Amino acid sequence: KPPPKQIKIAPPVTTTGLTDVDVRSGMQVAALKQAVTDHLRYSIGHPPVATTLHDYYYALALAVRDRMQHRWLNTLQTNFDLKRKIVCYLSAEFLMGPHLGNNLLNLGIEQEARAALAELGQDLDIVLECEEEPGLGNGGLGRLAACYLDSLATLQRPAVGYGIRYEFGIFDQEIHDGWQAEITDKWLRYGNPWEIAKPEVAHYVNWGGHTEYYRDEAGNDRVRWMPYRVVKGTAYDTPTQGYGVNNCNTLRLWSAEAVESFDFQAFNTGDYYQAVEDKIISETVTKVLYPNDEPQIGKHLRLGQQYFFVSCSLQNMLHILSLSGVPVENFAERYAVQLNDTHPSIGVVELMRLLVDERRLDWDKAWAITVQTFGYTNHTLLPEALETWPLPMFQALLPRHLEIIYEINRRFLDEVRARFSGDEARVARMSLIGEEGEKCVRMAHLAAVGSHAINGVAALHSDLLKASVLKDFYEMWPERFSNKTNGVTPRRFLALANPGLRALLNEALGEQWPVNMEQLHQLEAKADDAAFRRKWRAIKEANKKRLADYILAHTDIELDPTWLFDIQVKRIHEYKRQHLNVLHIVTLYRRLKENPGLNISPRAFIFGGKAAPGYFMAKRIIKLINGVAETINADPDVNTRMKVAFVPNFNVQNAQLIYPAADLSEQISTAGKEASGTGNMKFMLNGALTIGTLDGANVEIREEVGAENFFLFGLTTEEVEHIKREGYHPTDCIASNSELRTVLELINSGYFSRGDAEVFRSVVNNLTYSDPFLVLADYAAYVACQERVSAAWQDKENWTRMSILNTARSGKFSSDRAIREYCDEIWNVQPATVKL
Ligand code: AZC
Repeated sequence: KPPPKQIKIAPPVTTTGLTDVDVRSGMQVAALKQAVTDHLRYSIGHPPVATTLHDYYYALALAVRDRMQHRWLNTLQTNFDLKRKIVCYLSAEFLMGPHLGNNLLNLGIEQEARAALAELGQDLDIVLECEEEPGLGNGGLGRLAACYLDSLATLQRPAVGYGIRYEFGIFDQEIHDGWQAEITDKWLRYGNPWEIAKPEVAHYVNWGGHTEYYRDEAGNDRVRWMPYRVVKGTAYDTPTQGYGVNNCNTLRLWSAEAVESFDFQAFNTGDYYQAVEDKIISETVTKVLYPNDEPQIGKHLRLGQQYFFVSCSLQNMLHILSLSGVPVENFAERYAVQLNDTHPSIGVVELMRLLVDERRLDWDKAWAITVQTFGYTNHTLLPEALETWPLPMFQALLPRHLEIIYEINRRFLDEVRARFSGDEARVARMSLIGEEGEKCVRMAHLAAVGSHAINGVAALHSDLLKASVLKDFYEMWPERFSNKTNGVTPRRFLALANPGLRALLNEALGEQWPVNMEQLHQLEAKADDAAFRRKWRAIKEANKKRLADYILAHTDIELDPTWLFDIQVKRIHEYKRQHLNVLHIVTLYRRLKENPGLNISPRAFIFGGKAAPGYFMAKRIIKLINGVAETINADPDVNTRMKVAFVPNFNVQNAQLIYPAADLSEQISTAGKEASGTGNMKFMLNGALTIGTLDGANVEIREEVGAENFFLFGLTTEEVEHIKREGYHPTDCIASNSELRTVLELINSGYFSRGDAEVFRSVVNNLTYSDPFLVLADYAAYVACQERVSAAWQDKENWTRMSILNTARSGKFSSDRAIREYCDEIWNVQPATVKL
């Protein structure tokens, strides 16, 4: 395997000195100040008396966008001139997080912006808080897409992220009486300074109707799709600036509108309401993000969203290709299209339709192009998350696509039969059409058949993929499979989120580490330096103070920054086992009540995360955390040594305060269930130690940091499978562990719910009689491991040492490493240097 390609690193962008180019493009304080003033006057237009803080945010955002614009246009021109292959990352979600701070960082002009605002009497930190983040994603999958865009631009790879411009993103979470309440995310309410509407970039997308066969001029049989409805997609572009380079790529999100906002025909015939209704139906397509992360939701509209954005994106690629004068036969040489999970996998069929029906390529040629073009990343093994669409629904929305799927399937199953003759069971298992129960289209199979590369997102996950859900496909095409362990961007999640640590790293290593995370290894030597450790601790404590202030402001819970901050933030899901964490908290609480002299390390247990609005058990778990918090925080017998807080509305913005403040990272999913995790990496980067199972990327985190610097507990994947095979009886765990029994009884008694013994019955019963994620089976090991954590915390110097080693050895988990692997091994996309 060749060594990873060396990237060209632009002249170091320091926050103190500007380059010539910077001066020419107005990066100095005076130029920025003038730009902000001009935007306040000419773009926003409020008289001084009515100028708000938000106006300053907006004006600065526009000034920063102007400075990216130059780079963005040069990037587009360079890519066009060099005729380089482009990565098209298709994703139903991009969880970008607030743009302003990140763009200032990537442009290297934070200091200048701060000074410019100061001269205008404003504080940059306060102005930054005005930004309403675009929550166009649920969790890990959407945030991964955003990290990958950051790395693609930073590594100078031509790339476009294609997705959906949801009018309402992920709901805002409020906590009312301990319960989650969902508030509509009106993120576009006050405008969006980062996007550039491109009404002239529009494509038309068909729905429903039927197909007709006809013979073309050359005598070939062809198919025409006669749709029931046509929806128009228009592009909204958000420039994504690389760090320390001029490259600025595009996030292109599609918004749906009616073809004619007014149907004149209907209007003239007097059917005014029909005309307006059509407009409303068309615009529904991109109204709202479905707030489910793992389980798939079999809704007509969701399939409509997927097809809509994929069709717009592929039509857009074909259009740009023909503008460049490149023949359609060369599509796969110019585009590498990655499917972020199966959500965009209808793209396989849509590209076939566009090539065969519209561009009149013959089937075999079109199929070769399609397979060469697509790569498929799988993000989950959970059976309930694997997408399938009932045939009648699919047929009603995409009649032509169903015909194409049947043809792909016919040819594919012939191949299977040729390879494994007589094995009809295999043929049935691999078919694109599921026939057990209600007939359906299997989207993971479609993605696998239509892609030349298939990958999982952590070593363990990729192995399990080959051994379970895609086993037959692995046996058919082993060469298509690889692993691409996830990564996260150290720019947002270290440099931006943790300015204290950034300064220390700059001092110790110079300023190149954000683009060369392997340099962090040099910190290992410093782990034994007591003075360095003191600095390290001071930074962590300041970060904890910052988070404590935030939590106090948002929950009224006061936390002591000298305590151990034990944090679990992620979507609420039974497989992630927030309730296992709660069982430990209640155990500790009881121990303290029974034995007031017990020597424990004082701890703040911090949670955050949203539950899918329809997920009954997840919503109860939130209520349970808040109930336990209320009781414990109010109990003077224990609240000088333990407290519990649930941070409402976990999102990218507050994540940037949370990760840097963690001492302990909770990564406690049932082994085999978490595909990778990326929160685990963000904690590690910021010097948290992990308590975790051998699941997802935890395995590799432990490998990198060393077993002695990781708190491991719990059943392995094989053990989990073994227990499940043998028949798991959670009641046995309770019978053999009186402490566990007491803990469950206490929760069941109404002790944490003001005497209401009903609220948590379903949670306790579920654990007692079913426990699908083996919470009780791992309980004893988890509690014992937490005792080791507690003991380790007492040795401050050694804890700090381990913390430093965690950061020092986190380089592998940079999204730059991941993106280099995708570029070299799947996409074959080279860097293109952009000059100004
Ligand atoms: C998540 C996986 O659960 C998580 O383990 C992984 O780190 C992340 O993708 C990125 O690969 N999956 C999802 O978020 N899935 C959906 C549908 O949201």
